[in-house]
Amino acid sequence: MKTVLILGSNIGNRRENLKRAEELIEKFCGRVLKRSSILETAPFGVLNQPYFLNYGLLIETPHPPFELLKLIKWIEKRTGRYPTYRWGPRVVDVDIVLYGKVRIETPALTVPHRGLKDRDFFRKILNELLN
Ligand code: PH2
Ligand code: MG
Ligand code: MG
Repeated sequence: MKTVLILGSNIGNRRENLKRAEELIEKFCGRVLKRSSILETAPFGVLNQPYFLNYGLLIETPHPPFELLKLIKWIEKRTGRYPTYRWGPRVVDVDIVLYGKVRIETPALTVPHRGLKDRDFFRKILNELLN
């Protein structure tokens, strides 16, 4: 299934963190078909934290959505993410933004991602990947 992931980092060496996450995504989640440019974005939600680097990947994944989510959680952990708080700073965040045309609404996973409604940079990244 064609899937859009958006990655973010605002702790430590942001570019290096994102690169390591992408390598693991490519290895375990599926082939990267397209990569957006990297944006520096003001923090959303909790404003008192460092700026993020965000970008997106269009991938082709053989995994069903909740299996993909599990892999992503594992990748976040392996890349050095540790628990903070809702909308708080993070070493690496990987969000499933689109999963084909599938719609999912559960506490653990909402697809299309809610960020598409309220985050300009989500839409900007998505436009780049789908055009
Ligand atoms: N992620 C968050 C909270 N706030 N702000 C920006 N700019 N980019 C993010 O990826 C982001 C955020 C929690 O996932
Ligand atoms: Mg996020
Ligand atoms: Mg997340």
